[in-house]
Amino acid sequence: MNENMNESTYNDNDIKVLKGLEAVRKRPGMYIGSTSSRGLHHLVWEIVDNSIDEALAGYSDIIKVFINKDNSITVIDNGRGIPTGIHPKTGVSTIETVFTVLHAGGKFGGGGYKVSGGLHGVGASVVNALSSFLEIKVYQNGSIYSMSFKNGGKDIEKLKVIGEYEGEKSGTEVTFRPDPEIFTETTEFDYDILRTRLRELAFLNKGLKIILTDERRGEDKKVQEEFMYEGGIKEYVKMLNKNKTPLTKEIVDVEGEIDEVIIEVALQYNKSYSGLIYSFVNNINTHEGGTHEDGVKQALTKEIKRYAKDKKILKEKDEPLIGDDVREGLAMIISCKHPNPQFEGQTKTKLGNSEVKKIASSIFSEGFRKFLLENPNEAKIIVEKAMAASKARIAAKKARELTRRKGGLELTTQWGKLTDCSSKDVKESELFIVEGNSAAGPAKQGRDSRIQAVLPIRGKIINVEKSRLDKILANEEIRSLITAFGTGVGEEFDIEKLRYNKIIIMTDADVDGAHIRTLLLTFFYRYFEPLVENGHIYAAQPPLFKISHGKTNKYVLDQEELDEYVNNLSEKTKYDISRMKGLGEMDPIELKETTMDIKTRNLLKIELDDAILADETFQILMGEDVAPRRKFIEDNALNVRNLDV
Ligand code: 1YM
Repeated sequence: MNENMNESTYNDNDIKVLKGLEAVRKRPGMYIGSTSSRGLHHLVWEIVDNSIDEALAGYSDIIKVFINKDNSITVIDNGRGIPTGIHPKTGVSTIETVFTVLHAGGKFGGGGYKVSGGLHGVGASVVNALSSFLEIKVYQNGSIYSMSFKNGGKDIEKLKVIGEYEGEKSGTEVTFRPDPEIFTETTEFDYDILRTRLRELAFLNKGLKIILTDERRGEDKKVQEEFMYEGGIKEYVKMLNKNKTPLTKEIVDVEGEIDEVIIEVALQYNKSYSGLIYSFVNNINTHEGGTHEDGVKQALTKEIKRYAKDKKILKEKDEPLIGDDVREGLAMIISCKHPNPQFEGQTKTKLGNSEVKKIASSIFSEGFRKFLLENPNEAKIIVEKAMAASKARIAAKKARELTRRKGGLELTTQWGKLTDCSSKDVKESELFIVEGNSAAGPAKQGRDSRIQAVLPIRGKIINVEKSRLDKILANEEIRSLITAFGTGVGEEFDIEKLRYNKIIIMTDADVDGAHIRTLLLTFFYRYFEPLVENGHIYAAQPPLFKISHGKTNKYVLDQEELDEYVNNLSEKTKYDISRMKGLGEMDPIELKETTMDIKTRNLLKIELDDAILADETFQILMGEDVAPRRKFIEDNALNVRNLDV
């Protein structure tokens, strides 16, 4: 305990500060979204953001992140170091101010491209409020300064000089341990989550070196990776296409600045039939797009159409190209740096600044037009890809019309294999997609027929990664799925027409089941992304083991639960363990109780918050390249239950 903190030294400012930090502890979700694993990792982003801001301002080029043995985190940069002097407004050191006053982070320095969107940039003080311990070291002008906090900022060890050093360097080092009283679910950091985002930050900030070290497994087994990309987002695109077959050799790379708004775009086409656009504003992923993305997309369509017409590849009689056509097989990164971004949308990840559309469009148009003219071979390949996509789109439309007339895609009396529920209330309705007919029987008997519908599908459905929509629609399982959803697909997709609030994939708890689930998820991800994003997709979790003793049957999800249950049985109890082989083996009552009944089941919501990671996984599992797939399956063989990206 710190002796400076007895009551007589509290002043009005201290009380205000404590109230602020206390507010964060009372409602952590308001500041970091949640106190789940996601919120936990958010703490790291808050601190790293300050280092990134320093790098964007041009003062630093190395950021080191350590996951320490005790699951605390250390972030170090080689910037100017947080100012150590007294802050005129608060009367205490600027460092203390930054770590105790809410929202102090971004407000001090003027100008620059500070990270300030959505949940980001709420500041170091929030991290302090939610940490049981936090220490700051600043290296400045030959002196090492240090101050620390305990108990969510309540106990302060004031700023002091703890040593001297030789040389020119300066920088900031922050170590914090998340408070287990706040993060009750988990305080364990996930290496892959940190890795993915830090690598992304390195791509987005060319030349910046980020080093991640995991110290948790001891000195000789420690894991360390370094991310540094001289090519920036160009190298990001290269990675996105790593498991695909690129169509063009060159990666288009366009950069420009108008009115302090910087736009950078990198793109390359591949042979696949889906497009991928990731856009960012000040390093924040704008999942919902916005004006920067709109501008670039518009320019892409315009320039390809113009080129195709000018070179007479596209004739007057041909159907005009639309946006979807020019985005087939496109891998594109858009990065916008804006001094004053306005974020909109449900998750505050949509850029709203209206002036950016024109800026983005004009910068990209100019650069891309130049690329097409200077690379006629590449240009021809791109135009031909778009024209093939256009033809397929028109064929798919015809296929849809045809199936519609046959009653395949819209509701008629002919239901295919769907056993529907009686409720017409979408909010309570659920659709179980069940693998195989042997499981369909128990599922139909075990369901609550009022609100639960069952759709059996045969084993392995078509791999949608390798086909276009017109071909996919020829597949019976796919058609019955789309019919059941009610939303339509492709240009017709309308989420308002969704017939079930929850779509639940129910497959066996084995590798085959996981494979089918991945096929279905690929399909949903490609063609029904809004369903995933809006939380309509779930995976049922059938039990893996049954423990029988006396007249009791207990079902458990995995080995861990099994061990726990068995350990808690009294020593005299005789018990039997059986491994559940498949859904088809369970009787309807068992299936109902363990997997389907709203009151007792354990559903897994499929989240797509990291679409990039998801796409990579799908790519590896579905793509043409066998080696990465084998490696992925080997790496994850023991972990099939967590395959739901
Ligand atoms: C490991 C975390 O926080 N680095 C960092 C933070 C700051 C500065 C440099 C900095 C900013 C400015 C001037 C400015 C911050 N300073 C402030 C504040 N790394 C980490 N590196 N001098 C140094 O923005 O003008 C907030 S963050 F407000 F004190 F200036």
